[in-house]
Amino acid sequence: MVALALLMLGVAELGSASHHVRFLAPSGSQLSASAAVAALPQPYRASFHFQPPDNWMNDPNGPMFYKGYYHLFYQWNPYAAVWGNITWGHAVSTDMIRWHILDLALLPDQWYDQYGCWSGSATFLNGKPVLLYTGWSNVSFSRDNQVQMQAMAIAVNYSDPLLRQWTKIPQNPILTAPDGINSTKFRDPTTGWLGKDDKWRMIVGAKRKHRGLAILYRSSDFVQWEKAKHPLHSVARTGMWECPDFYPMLASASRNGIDTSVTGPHVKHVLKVSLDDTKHDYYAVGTYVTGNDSFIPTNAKLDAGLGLRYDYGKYYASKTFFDDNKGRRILLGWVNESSIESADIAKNWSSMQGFPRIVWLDAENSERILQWPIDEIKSLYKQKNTLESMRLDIGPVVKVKTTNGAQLDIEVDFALPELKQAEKLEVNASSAQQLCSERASSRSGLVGPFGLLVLASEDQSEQTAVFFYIVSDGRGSWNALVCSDQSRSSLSTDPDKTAYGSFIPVFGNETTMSLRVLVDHSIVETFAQGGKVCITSRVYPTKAINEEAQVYVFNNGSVPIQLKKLTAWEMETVDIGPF
Ligand code: DQQ
Repeated sequence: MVALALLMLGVAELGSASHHVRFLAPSGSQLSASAAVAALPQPYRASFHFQPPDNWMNDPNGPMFYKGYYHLFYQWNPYAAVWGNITWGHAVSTDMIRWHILDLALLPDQWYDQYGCWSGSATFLNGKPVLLYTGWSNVSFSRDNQVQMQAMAIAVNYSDPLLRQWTKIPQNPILTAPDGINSTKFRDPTTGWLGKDDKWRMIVGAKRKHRGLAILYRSSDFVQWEKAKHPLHSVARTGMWECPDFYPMLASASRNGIDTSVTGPHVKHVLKVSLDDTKHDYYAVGTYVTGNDSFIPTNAKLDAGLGLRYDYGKYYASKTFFDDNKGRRILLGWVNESSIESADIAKNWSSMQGFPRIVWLDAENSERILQWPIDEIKSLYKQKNTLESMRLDIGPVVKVKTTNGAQLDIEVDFALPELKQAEKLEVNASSAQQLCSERASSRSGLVGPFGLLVLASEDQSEQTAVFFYIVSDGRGSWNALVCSDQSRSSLSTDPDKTAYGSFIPVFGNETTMSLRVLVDHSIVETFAQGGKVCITSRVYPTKAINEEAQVYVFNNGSVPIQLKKLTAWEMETVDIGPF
């Protein structure tokens, strides 16, 4: 605690030192929808997902709650709709939905971050947040050929709830790549956690040969860091680990979140890694052995990078934070475009953040987490459209009446169908995606495909199908393929139209198969079976845009499906502008 107190004194001193970041003068284009964006027809911009006013965005950085405001930092290129010139954009909100854009928090202006201020995290030191991030320095600007280095920034004025100005500490860089690690593969410091010995820990993503590594560091003052002898964890053949995240969850499977430093027998830990090779976020649930600072996955087959993914569509470089305002853990993730680069340049923006999700341990299966959109979404609900109980026979689709089918929060429950006739088919993690494209919504099956067509044109020549297809392993067990099929999402041939998918075991005593789907113009976020499997798709309809977008329920299987209830809430449009 003495060390901490000294550090906070240090933070205060640093905060008043004349070491200020050179902020770009805020221009209209940086604070509100730029003239260039506003001048174009924009059928694909989101109405309730976070997007900066224009240009390129990628990873969410250091989300946190401070003095009444949620803060979201994000990797942002102020100059173009493609990756480059990476700064930390900064937005604040009281509900994680109605965001306001502030001046840039960090921008490249030091030798160690001359080429970009890359991803990092926020940590509270005695109630005051500090930022750790990766500085990227082209070799010609760097010292000792160091390319990626870890650096720290502190707020200039902690009494400002908006934390509008940040300053980089003079001790930077606080970490350079250790021996044996290529300095181009050393990045993305996590939120720190405090051990019982009063020392901080944090991990940095790296790789050695093809082994992904979470290199562990310890510090008494958060500025001077010492590398631990062993990484917190590593997994062979998973490649570079970007944006690691390490956090505790209540083993009781309560929805309540806990602070990142909490340890003990009542807690399980999650290690998430973003695999640079495949651009997917994998996580493993396990035990944090505090004695030697190591992580042991509960199931070695589901180790980090090998087993479960947060999302089986487009979702990367995600990060959680403990929201002590509401006592929950929140997950944010970067949702890239599926369009071609020239289309991004033409529309003058690229990417959005996934809708904030709360995450907690699954009571039925403690190797898995559940994810669900934050409840604040309800503040956007306008008109409610429903379908009451009905039997769906193979063939005709049923229309859900909507005013604007391009911005909806849909929840639908189907009764668990008769499983006896299910197709006999082995499903595993590597075959699910392929099977989703082979058992596409348009083909007839046995138990399914059944589900929703969203962002569909009246003639259904454009449609994004979100559906279940239930299969049997022939030994008395069943699985539901969960698919988000983009193959018919647009008449344009340019975008990537992969059919994404995963699967969920189905038990004969279950009564309901449920889907929750957030539809927002060009993003379709699916939460199946209460958040056991999530799939995010990006789609670019040419006809099914705005009020022309329709929603249908369908069953293309020979076994009848009972729809129990469907609710489709029409959503307000959020105006993301300057504070
Ligand atoms: N994006 C950042 C890196 C990180 C990558 C650069 C992940 O720090 O490894 O923009 O998307």
